[in-house]
Amino acid sequence: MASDAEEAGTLTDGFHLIIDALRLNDIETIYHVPGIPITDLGRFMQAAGMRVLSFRHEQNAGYAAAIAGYLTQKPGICMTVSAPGFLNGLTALAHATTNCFPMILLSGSSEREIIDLQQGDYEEMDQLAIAKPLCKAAYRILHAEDIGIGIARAIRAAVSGRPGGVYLDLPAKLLGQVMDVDAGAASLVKVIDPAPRQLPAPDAIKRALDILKVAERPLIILGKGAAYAQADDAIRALVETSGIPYLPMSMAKGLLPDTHPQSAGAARSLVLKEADVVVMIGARLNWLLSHGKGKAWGEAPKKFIHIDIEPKEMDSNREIAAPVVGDIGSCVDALLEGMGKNWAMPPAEWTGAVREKVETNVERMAPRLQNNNDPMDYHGALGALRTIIKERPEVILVNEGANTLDFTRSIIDMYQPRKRLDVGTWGVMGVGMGTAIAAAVETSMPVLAIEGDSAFGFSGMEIETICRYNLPICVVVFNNGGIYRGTDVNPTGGADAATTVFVKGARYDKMMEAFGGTGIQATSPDELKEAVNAALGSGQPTLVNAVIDEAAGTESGRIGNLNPQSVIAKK
Ligand code: ADP
Ligand code: TPW
Ligand code: MG
Repeated sequence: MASDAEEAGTLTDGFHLIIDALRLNDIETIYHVPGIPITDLGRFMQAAGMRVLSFRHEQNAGYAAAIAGYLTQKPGICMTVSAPGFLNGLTALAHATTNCFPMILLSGSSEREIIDLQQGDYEEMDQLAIAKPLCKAAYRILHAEDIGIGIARAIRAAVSGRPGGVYLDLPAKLLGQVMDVDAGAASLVKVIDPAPRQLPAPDAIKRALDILKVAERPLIILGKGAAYAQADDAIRALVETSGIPYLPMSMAKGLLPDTHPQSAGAARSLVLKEADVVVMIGARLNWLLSHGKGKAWGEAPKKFIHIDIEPKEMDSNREIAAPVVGDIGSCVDALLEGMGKNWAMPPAEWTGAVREKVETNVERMAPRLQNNNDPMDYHGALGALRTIIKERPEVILVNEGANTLDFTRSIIDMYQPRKRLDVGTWGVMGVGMGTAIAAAVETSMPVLAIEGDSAFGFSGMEIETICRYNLPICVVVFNNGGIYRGTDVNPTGGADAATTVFVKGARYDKMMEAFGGTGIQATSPDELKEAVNAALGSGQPTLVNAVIDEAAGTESGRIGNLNPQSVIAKK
């Protein structure tokens, strides 16, 4: 499909310069919702052979772009219409930034002259100003000849250093601007080495190793930055050469298989409390790690070695005894080199105690995972799904909810890197379907999305998108009829349902059938297993309505302590 300018032969235009600039930088996939002024841009992109996936809501397209960035180390691209579409995409842009995922939100916008005089243009909004505080960088391109540079800047800002979200404002007028085709081609920029390696300083490595050498109870914590870095072999070598027990954060599960003998996943409380030296690799000491202090971290004095590409992350919550600033691959390589061949294993007393705790906890959990209760509880249902992931370790697991999230994270072992995608740093509900779609699109792997019924509701309409593109996604809705539980009642006894409960006996599986996918209801772990195995085997879009005992969950999953208690309600 050619625009008027292209047909003229010697001219190109903003539409095609954007396309050419993206493709020059190997960006071929766009997560999108069409409309003024970018409808034709989407069409031209598809006509040019790019993969343009149209969503039902920009937030989901945005979450797809964010996770595409995480999976590929290239910025995931979300493209939206002005004002409302832009705002819908903005949550995902902020989410990408918070999670250190590279993403670019390309948004059409209305005319600068009218916006700045606030004269009421169609979908008028000063988008650049609004995006700025919510992303890593925000740029606007006003002239066609700047498209090459503008896109290059956006790409480099998204992926270099600590990755994050970038906003790129595309005023409607830009798209139709024309320029000479040769001058246009010459104006494009191929970004060389967009995320340059950042080598750690040798003295920083020495400082870290000096501390580690004398540790009696060392611990490694792997975060999703470590998974993002794709330094899988080096990280495995570091863990194994050092002999140190490691704890994977949620999305770092599978970087080494959860069944690895050094995994301390099932002894989390013990290792956090007792460790004397903690090596953080691509993880932040934020709320997910209780800020590195308080009861969870016990009384024992600790020293922290922190590997991160962002120098400002050091000392964010606690003193860091050995900051190691650089990209994870380079830092881990340097540590390994410094350790040499004769690195002494940590005291067996420590590694033995951790191992013993892991084994006891795993054994204690085992019988609960085998229950065949009908309706199911979380353990029974997840026991079945756990076996499926063990048998199909290549499957990408997407996960959101409260109990559904916490139990899945602790029960389902992961075996390969970057196979567990979830709510991330914000614990945001709504990432599910966008994440599942991008995971399938970017990797061509089958996807299993384990969703709380509330969580699913935030992006549920995208099952039409899943069916439309015929993606190999199996969605399992853990249907307990509500948020945390389905048993709450309206305290006034009035007719309105309690704030946390949904329609009883809802059939989410019927939604999938509406779009031509397979919908199945499962009330026992055996039925669930059969349905999910069939779905993953066929690669067909499937939704399993998994009926969970509405009384089985707990408030806020396992982070209920973050809810303030009302003094008045307690009286
Ligand atoms: P988790 O939630 O799993 O604990 P976080 O999102 O809190 O992980 O932390 C990820 C960290 O990884 C961020 O501080 C980020 O700067 C860092 N990071 C991301 N990519 C790299 C990389 N290639 N090299 C070094 N650090 C990285
Ligand atoms: C964007 C608050 C946290 S968890 C949750 C909500 C609404 C839903 C939990 O119910 P679900 O899981 O999914 O049915 P389960 O198994 O416990 O019943 N809005 C956003 N993000 C968050 N985190 C919330 C609200 C919340
Ligand atoms: Mg629920």
